[in-house]
Amino acid sequence: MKNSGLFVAIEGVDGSGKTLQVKRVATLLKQHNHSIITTREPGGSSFGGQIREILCDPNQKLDVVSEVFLLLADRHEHYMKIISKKLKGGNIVISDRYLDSTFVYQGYAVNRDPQWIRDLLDKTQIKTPDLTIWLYLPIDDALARVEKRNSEQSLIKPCYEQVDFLTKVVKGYETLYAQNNNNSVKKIDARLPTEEVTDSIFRAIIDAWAKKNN
Ligand code: ATM
Repeated sequence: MKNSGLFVAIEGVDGSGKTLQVKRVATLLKQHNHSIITTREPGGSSFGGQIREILCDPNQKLDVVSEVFLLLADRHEHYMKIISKKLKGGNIVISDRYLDSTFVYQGYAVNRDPQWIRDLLDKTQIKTPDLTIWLYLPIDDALARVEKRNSEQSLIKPCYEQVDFLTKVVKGYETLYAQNNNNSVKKIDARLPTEEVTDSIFRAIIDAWAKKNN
């Protein structure tokens, strides 16, 4: 019988090491003969690449509602045309950011209850991941790492005061995942050595895969 795929999202504040860990864990999974696809949001499809450019353009100064419509358009195309197809093919799909980023960045981080985003999602065919990896980083570490790599330009809204904004992002993830009651979110301390973080993500994915396919 063909395996059903596994959909994994990796979430965390800027500087938590998501992008590096997606690459590392994908390599490890391939070495263990898993079919694996990595992707990201915003910008996982060619259409999404254009949306990412708009979202990250500081001259646009978009309102948060416009941002969400663009992000959901990106996600809908991404899910329907890429993610769901790869899952049907039995692959493990790992997305660097997904739905929870919207709840945090366009919800909690701008002082809005993310319920308004959930209401919009009900009208779409966007599905939640089987497993979410939360790379947890306290605010002081996040600020130190962001400062070190001088990543202000990658922020969707560089006009946000960074300390205040990132603090709300960190707290937003904590609030969101405090409500997780079906164990679909695995919290991993991003301050641990890189190899240990990769190993924990790898084991969480293998466990979820085994649960889904056995
Ligand atoms: P990355 O740097 O992780 O690729 O993400 C780009 C920005 O997109 C990120 N930084 N900031 N600020 C978070 C933001 N983002 C949202 O605001 N909402 C979303 O739904 C997603 C997927 C990303």
